[in-house]
Amino acid sequence: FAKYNWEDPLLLEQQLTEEEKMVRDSAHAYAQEKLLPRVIKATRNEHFDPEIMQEMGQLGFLGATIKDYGCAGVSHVAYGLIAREIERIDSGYRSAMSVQSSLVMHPINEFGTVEQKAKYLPRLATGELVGAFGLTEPNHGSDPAGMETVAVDQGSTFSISGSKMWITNSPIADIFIVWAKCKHDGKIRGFILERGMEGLSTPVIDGKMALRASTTGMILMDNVAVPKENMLPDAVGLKGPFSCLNKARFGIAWGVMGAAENCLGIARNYALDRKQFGVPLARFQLVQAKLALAHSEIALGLQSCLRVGRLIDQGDMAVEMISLIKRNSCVKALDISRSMRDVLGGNGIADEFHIIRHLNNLEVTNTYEGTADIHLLTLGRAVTGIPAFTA
Ligand code: TGC
Ligand code: FAD
Repeated sequence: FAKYNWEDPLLLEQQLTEEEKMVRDSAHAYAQEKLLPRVIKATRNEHFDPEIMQEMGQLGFLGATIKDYGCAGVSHVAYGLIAREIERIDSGYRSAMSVQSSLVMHPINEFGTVEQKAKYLPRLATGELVGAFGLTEPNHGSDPAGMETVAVDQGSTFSISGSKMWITNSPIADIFIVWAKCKHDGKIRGFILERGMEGLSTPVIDGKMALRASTTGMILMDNVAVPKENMLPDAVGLKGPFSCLNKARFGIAWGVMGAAENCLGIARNYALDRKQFGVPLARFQLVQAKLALAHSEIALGLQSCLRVGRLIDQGDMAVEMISLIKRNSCVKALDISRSMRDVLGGNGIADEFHIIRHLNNLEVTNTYEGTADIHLLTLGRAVTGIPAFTA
């Protein structure tokens, strides 16, 4: 038999290409050297350092799966590996990378004109421009179909009015992919708004007890005149924003496994070091059970992410697969962070031990990009053929 390696129980390493390992190693080194030293202070001060976008850009982590415009053009598995390494430090840093890559660069690349791609993608790839994605509204979160943001055709411009809520990066963003319902045909379309347009403001949402190293805000639009050439021509209906979400949810499924692995590593070391009743905590069966369960779920979760990544790259992905892994990874990572925090006892609530910050962050990952229950209902619809989203 082969020797069991608890840190790579199902030999994930063997299933990666040389290029994927190189990308992973570069993301790991960056995250450990540049992000880890910043994260406690950033969380205490509720601060996101915008330079991080340029650092990630220099390393090719932004829009990494896009094949042109200065992007790296790597596999979806490599994108997942980047997310995992960054979220090993903090979900907020991975959020910034996900939004830029999957929710801003992807829709421009997929649904934009040649001119839009040339104008925005190279500068988004370097992190010179920061983007945000506005779908959620104060009255419409899980049900974006009901959105109230409206775009009125005025000839050479669309006049856009409405508000978007809980928007990652909005207070620091230069451009905004905003989804609005067109008054003339009732269809949802995407528009590229730029900071400085009259009637556009982006107030910060203060007081978050989670994802504090990420900046979150609103996008308020009062008759913003958006040139017609800023409409994404090839996205009509909810399919547009939802296809962006497929990409971002895939990254989250990988990313939260990184956060869970970090919690497991910290709890294991702690349990081996700390003694109670004259023996290390790791000697107690109840503590071992927590560590072994976390280890099992991470191993299985990563394999499912890898499988879906390969299916995306070979063109065989179904959208329900994304719901399956997004929900599974997020629910499991949240449970793992809770039980790993337990292992640290009182120290488990101190930020210097990191786990409580992951735990709080993982409450958000379980909620954004479709709550765990919404993904369960998506799978329920797939199993039964009956949508159960409304009463
Ligand atoms: P439904 O009737 O099911 O679908 C409407 C149209 O969309 C198509 N579609 C998809 N297309 C691509 N990918 C998917 N995953 C798709 N899901 C649906 C569908 O085929 C249909 O197309 P067509 O041509 O027939 O019109 O839509 P519904 O209104 O019944 O809603 C279903 C439901 C509840 C699952 C959906 O609304 C949903 O997913 N709700 C959750 C909302 C959500 O995820 N919001 C995320 C906001 S962005 C965010 O959170 C960013 S966080 C960023 C960070 O910091 O990392
Ligand atoms: P609601 O939809 O009101 O849901 C509340 C509860 O009701 C949940 O438990 C939900 O599961 C449940 N529920 C709702 N409908 C049903 C149903 N049919 N059946 C059973 N249960 C149901 N959005 C963006 O557009 N862009 C961003 O960049 C972005 N970043 C975010 C960053 C943070 C920090 C946070 C917290 C959110 C962010 N979001 C963003 C918004 C996020 O996508 C929404 O919060 C999420 O989709 C849930 O919507 P909601 O908060 O309105 O909750």
